[in-house]
Amino acid sequence: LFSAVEMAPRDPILGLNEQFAADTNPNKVNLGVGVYFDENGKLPLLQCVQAAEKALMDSPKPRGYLPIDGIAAYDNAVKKLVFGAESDVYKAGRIATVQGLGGTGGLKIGADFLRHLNPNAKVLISDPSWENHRALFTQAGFKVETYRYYNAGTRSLDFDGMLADLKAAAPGTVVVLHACCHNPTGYDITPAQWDQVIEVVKAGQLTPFLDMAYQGFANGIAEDGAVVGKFVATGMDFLVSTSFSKSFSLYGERVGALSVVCASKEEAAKVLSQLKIMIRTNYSNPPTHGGAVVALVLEDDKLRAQWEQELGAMRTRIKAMRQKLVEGLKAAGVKQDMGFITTQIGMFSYSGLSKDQMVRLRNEFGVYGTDSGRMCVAALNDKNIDYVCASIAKVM
Ligand code: PLP
Ligand code: TYF
Repeated sequence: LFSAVEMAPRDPILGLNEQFAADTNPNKVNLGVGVYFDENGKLPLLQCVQAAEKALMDSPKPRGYLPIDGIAAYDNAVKKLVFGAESDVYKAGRIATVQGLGGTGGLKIGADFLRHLNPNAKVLISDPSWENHRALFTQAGFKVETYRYYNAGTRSLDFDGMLADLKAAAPGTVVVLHACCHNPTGYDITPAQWDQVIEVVKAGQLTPFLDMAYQGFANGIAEDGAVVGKFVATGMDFLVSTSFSKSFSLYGERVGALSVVCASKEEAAKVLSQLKIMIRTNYSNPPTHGGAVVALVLEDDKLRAQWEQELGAMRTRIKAMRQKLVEGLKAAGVKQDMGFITTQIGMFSYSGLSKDQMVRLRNEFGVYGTDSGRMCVAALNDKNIDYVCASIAKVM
C-alpha cells in the first residue's frame, strides 16, 4: 500500500529547527523560526498567562467537550479585540467567529469554507509570503498564484506591481493579505497604500482574507488592528484569521481564530453553521486550555492591562535589537547601509543575503536563518548580537 509513497520535503522553516537542535556549535543562534525569545534567549511565559493559569487552577473545571466553535467567551473576546466592542459590525452581530487551532487552523477552516463556496476561485498570496500559505491553500484545493509585493533588486516594496496584480485578478479571487508585520519581508504597506489596496479589492470584487498573526508587534494592538476597521468601513464581506501564538507566547497551545464578516446577522448565523461543519469533520471541537487562558486575560481588566504591557515590552525590545543590529553590523565592518533593518517591522528582517551566504552563516557560524535571507530579529539579544553581527560581516 505504501511502497510508492515518496519522502516529502521538510518544512523549510520548521526543518531548520531540527538542524539547529542537532548542531554542536556552542555559539549557535537560531534566527530561523519566527519565535520571540526574551533578553536571556528564553521563550517567555507571560505573567498574565501565569496569573490566568493560576486562577483557572484555583477553581478547576471538568474537561467536557467544548462547543464545536469553541469557548463562547473566547470567540466573543476575539471579536472585540479584532473589530472593537464599539464597532457596528460587532454590535449588529455580523461576525461569525470560531476558535481555531492557532492561526494556521483559522486559515485552514477559512480556506475549506471558501473552497466549498467557490471551488473555481483562485487564491493570490504575496510574493514572497509565509511558506505555509501556498501549501495550505493548495491542500484546500485551490490554485494558488502570487501578487507582486517585494522587489529583491531594489530591496523595497513593489507597490505598483501589487496594485496591478490585484487589479488584474478575476472577481471572486481570494486575496491573502498580511494585516501587519509581513512575513517574511518585514515590510508593511502604509495606511494610505492600504486605502488603495482596499479600493482595488472592492472594485474587483475580490475576497479579502486577512492573516493577523502578529497583532501588537508593529505599533500596538489598536494601531495594528486599524486595517481591519478600514475593511469594515467598505461594507465588504471578508475573513480574518487570528493567531495568539506570538502575542501570548502560547505557541504550543494552538490558540487562534477565524472571523468572517457578513452582510447581516442572519447571514453570519448561516456562515457559522457552515464553519462548524468544517471543524466537526476535521477535529470535532478545539482544546480547552489555551482558549480559556486567552479568554480570561482578554476579559479581565487587570490581566488585559498586564498583557498589553508585556506585549508592548516584546515590541519595544525587538525594535531596540533592530537598532543594535544596524549599529553592530556597521561596527563589524559592513560597508553597506543596513538602515533598512529599522524600516522593517515585526519579528523578521529580510536581510538581502543570498542563499549561499545564509548557508555559510549556518555551516560556518551556527547562525540559522532561512535560505531566503530572512532572520528572526526577535531572537537577538545583548549576548548573541555581537557574534551574529561578526558572522554576518564575515559572509558579506
Ligand atoms: N500566518 C503567518 C503570516 C505566520 O507567520 C504564522 C506563524 O506562525 C501563522 C500564520 C500561523 O500561526 P500559528 O502558529 O498560530 O498557527
Ligand atoms: O514563519 C515562521 O517562522 C513562523 C512559524 O510551517 C512557523 O510563522 C513556520 C513554519 C510553519 C509553521 C509555523
